[in-house]
Amino acid sequence: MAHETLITQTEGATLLIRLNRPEALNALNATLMRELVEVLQAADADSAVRVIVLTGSEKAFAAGADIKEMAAKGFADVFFDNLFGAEAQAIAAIRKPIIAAVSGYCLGGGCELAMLADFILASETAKFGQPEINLGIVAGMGGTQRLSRRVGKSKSMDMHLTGRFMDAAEAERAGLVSRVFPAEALIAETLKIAETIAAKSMVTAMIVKESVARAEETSLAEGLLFERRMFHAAFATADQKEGMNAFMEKRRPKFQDR
Ligand code: DAK
Repeated sequence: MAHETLITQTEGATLLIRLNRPEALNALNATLMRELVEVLQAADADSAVRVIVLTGSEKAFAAGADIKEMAAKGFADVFFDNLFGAEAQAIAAIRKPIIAAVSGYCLGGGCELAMLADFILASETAKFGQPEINLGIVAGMGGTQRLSRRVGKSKSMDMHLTGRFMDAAEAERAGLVSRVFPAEALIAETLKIAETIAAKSMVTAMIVKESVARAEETSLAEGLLFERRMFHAAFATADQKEGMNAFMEKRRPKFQDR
């Protein structure tokens, strides 16, 4: 299906989604958010897709929510529309692994969107920031919560209060980003990582996603209990038997996603 603001491409079992509003540095407008949710939900329901990669252009992953679309709105407009609230919840509810591959600007809602993915890979040119304070607003799609959990209170406060940008090296040191690659290698390396994940048992990968995501949602005690119960539940799968038998028989596992 053709989209106005996205380009999608299938690479084996990976769906690559590219944000595509070059005229606005991929700023997130209502159309883009709607199309993104549609594509993600379709991918979640499509058994041929095992991993999703979300990326932008070399210049920008996304420079934030679309300021031109928001500028004239008042409190009642954004409150009644619940601006991007439903979309953010829908993205957070996607059950398959999502990798954000970030080059260039990754600001405001763009940074929040990247944090809605399961992990972030960055190119050396990536710049992360929550500069909403410069516009007289604050982050609204999870920035104050998720950035604080990822990089700690001190750096999160620094980013939100000064509006400064953080480069890829600092983002990796701080734990926002898992790995950094040269810009020209980012997509190829990301697709290799996606392929590695796609070769795992899908059921186990989805259990991992739910369990790790829990770390941000709950207290440590609740999270540990949830993780332990999911660990126990994994022993109900055929893939656990296959994975452990393959290890003991010194062969590669053949997972059935069951
Ligand atoms: N919105 C709309 N257009 C944007 C844009 C944005 N966020 N960012 C860039 N553009 C447009 C520029 O206006 C320009 O368009 P023309 O003037 O050519 O028509 C074009 O993209 C190229 O940008 P520049 O000419 O500015 O390019 P530079 O390389 O000089 O500068 C820049 C790049 C990224 C430093 C600069 O564009 C910039 O500062 N952009 C704004 C960054 C920003 O403030 N982002 C945060 C936006 S607020 C919520 C959910 C989400 C949010 C809030 C609530 N709820 C669920 C409640 C999120 C809020 C935000 O993200």
